[in-house]
Amino acid sequence: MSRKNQTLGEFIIENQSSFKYTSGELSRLINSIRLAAKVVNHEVNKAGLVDIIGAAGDTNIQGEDQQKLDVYANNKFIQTMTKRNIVCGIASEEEDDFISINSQDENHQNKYVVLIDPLDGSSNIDVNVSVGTIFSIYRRVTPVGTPVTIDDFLQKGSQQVAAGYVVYGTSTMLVYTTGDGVNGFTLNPAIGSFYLSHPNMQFPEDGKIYSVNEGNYTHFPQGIKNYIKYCQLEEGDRPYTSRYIGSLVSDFHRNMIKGGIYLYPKSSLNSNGKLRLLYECNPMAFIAEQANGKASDGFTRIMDIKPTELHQRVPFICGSKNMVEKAEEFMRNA
Ligand code: P6P
Repeated sequence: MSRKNQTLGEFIIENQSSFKYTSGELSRLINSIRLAAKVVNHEVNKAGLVDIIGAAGDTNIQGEDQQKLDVYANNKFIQTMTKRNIVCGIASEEEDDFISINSQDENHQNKYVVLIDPLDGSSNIDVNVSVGTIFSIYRRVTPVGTPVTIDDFLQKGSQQVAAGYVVYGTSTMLVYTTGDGVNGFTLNPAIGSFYLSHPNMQFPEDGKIYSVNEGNYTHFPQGIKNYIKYCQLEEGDRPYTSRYIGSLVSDFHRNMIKGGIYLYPKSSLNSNGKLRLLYECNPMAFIAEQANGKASDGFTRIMDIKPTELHQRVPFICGSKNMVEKAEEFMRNA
C-alpha cells in the first residue's frame, strides 16, 4: 500500500512482492535508474552555466571534454545499469545498435533489456525548457546464458514489464509503472531522495488541452486537420487550449494531470511521424494505459504494433481516452 511522502526506495521494497516476476532484479534496475536520474538532473540543472563551465566540445577546467548533455545522459544511464549487473542488453536513441551486456562475466544470466531515450527534447536545454528521460523495460525472449539479439528489443509494447520517465522541470520527477498503476515521485534536491508525491496518477477521461506542432498543419493528413479545427470550434463547452512545449515528457505529464491530448501525426514531411516506437511511444503508451488513458497511431493501439526496426518511427496520439477516441474518429472518417 503506498502512502504519500514515502521514499521511492521504500515504495519499491513495499511493492516488490506485487510484481509477478519479483526476484529483486527489477527493483534493483529501477533503483539504478533512480541513481542515474539524480546524476543527470544535477548536470541538466547546471546547463544554464554553460558560459562558465563551457559548452559541449570545450574542455572544462579539469581539461575534461565537456560533453553534450544528451551524450552525457546516455553514458550515465548505460554506465549505471551496466555496473549494477542487472541488464543483459540496452538500446538507446544515442546508439546506432543495441549493446549486449555481459558485465563481470555473469555469462549473460541477467534477464532484462532496457530501451532508453536518455534526454528527450535536449534542444530545449539551451532555452531553459524542461526535458526528460524515457525508459522501457522488457524480459529477454532469447535463452538466458546467450548474448542478446535484436529479437529481445523488437517486442510489442504490450510485453513491457515496466516503463517510466524523468521530467527535469521546475521540479524533477520520476514517474513509472510496473503494470499496477502509475506513481510519481518528486526529487528533494536538498536531500537527494525521491518522495511519493503523485500516487495512482490517472488521465482525466476528457480534457481541454491539445498539444501539437501547428506549424506542420498544412502537411497533416486531412483527419488530423479536421480534428484540430474541431478543437478550435466555439461550439458547446469548447474551445480547447493549445499547449505545446516541444518536449514530449513535459506535454504528456501536464496532460496526464490536467487532461489533454498529445499528437505527433505523420505528415508529408515525416511519412511515419517523428517519434520513435521503442523508446518514446511504447513506454509513454504503457504509462498512458495504466493511467486510464489511451495511445494509438490514429488507427492501431501503439502497444499492439510489432516493431521491425530499432529506431522506427510511428505516428503518435496519446492522452485522455475520450479525446484520443475523438481524434481516431476524425482519422477514420476523413
Ligand atoms: P517538433 C523532441 O525532439 C521530441 O522528440 C519530443 O520531445 C517533442 O514533443 C517533439 O520532438 C518536438 O518536435 O518537430 O514539434 O519540434
